[in-house]
Amino acid sequence: MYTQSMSVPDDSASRSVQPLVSAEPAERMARFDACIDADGRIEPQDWMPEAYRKTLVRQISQHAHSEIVGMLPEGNWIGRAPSLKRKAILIAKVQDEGGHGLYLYSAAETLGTSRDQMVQALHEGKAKYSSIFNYPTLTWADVGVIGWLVDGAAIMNQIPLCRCSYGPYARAMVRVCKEESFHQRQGYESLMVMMRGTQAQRDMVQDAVNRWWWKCLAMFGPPDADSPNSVQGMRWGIKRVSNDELRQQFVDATVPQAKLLGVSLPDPLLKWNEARGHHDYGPIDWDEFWHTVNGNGPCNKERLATRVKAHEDGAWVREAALAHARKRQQAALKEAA
Ligand code: BYC
Repeated sequence: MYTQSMSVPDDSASRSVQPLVSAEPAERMARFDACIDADGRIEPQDWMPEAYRKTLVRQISQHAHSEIVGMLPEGNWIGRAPSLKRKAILIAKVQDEGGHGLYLYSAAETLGTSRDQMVQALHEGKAKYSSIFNYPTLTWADVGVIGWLVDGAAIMNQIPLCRCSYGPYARAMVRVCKEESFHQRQGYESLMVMMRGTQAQRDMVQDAVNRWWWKCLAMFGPPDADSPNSVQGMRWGIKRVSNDELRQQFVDATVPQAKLLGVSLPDPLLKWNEARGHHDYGPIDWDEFWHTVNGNGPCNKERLATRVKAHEDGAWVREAALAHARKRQQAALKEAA
């Protein structure tokens, strides 16, 4: 299984910052470049180029949106969990995802964009969130498979982010990864139990694996050659490992887990390649991925509508919290006077 000790290549030389065409004062730029080259951390009070700030707000806010939209496919199953134990675990997991969204919105706010602005962009369909959450959860086995494969893919992507050059994002990711690790294990364990059950349960698990496998591979993002943000993101130490490398690590880690579980992965071209020391796998349907990313997947409209409704239904909570904060502030001022 995944742990935070997974080794991450650290080739600082390949990340040395390319000179940006910029009107920024050369001295501050040089200090920023030197910090990145030395694998240091940039903190909110430090000067940073606008393009670095913008990239971080884009990535961190998309990540935050993914966490809170990611609550929905599994949340659908809280009322239908097959036992009290499974229900308690699922509630805790979904709640954790909400917490991850909050850490991440807070990290993005340190860059000068408010949570309200980010949430508004999501609700207006202007912000992205992970493609993976636009597919339906048809059976209880989907909940286990999301834990095993979706959280497994997420951990693979997020462990390197614990060493991201932007301090608040890196620190948020340390806690997120610890919790994701528990999510992955609970998913795998619940599938193990189903695989020891009836033939109908085993079929249900296999069907869920068949539906989610390719979506999980696509989740790592487009191939490196078609990833417009990768080169600069890697040079800035925001991304540490490329989309394709992470995808390959995920395939290599998952194949033995599938074997242990007793399920097959739906790819006739999947096989160990001795020369590469990795598994080869078949082609990913990128047209389907972009169709979904661009808002036309099976559940995009439903997910967004549910989020907007939840936000509107929660307006009274925000108003009450603000009124309470104002009251406390007034009381504190009165006491100080
Ligand atoms: N879905 O140049 P690229 C979770 C976009 S939540 C949608 O490679 P970059 C969980 C990409 O944004 C896990 N869009 O971009 C929660 C870019 O568009 P823009 C979420 C995608 O940023 C609940 C364009 O494609 N994890 O684990 O260098 C329950 C070109 O891509 C996707 C994170 O957010 C996608 N899958 O790399 C269970 C991790 N992939 O922005 C689990 C943080 C790519 O230029 N984010 N795009 O319009 C990252 O690591 C990176 O942003 C990505 C993309 C690897 C996702």
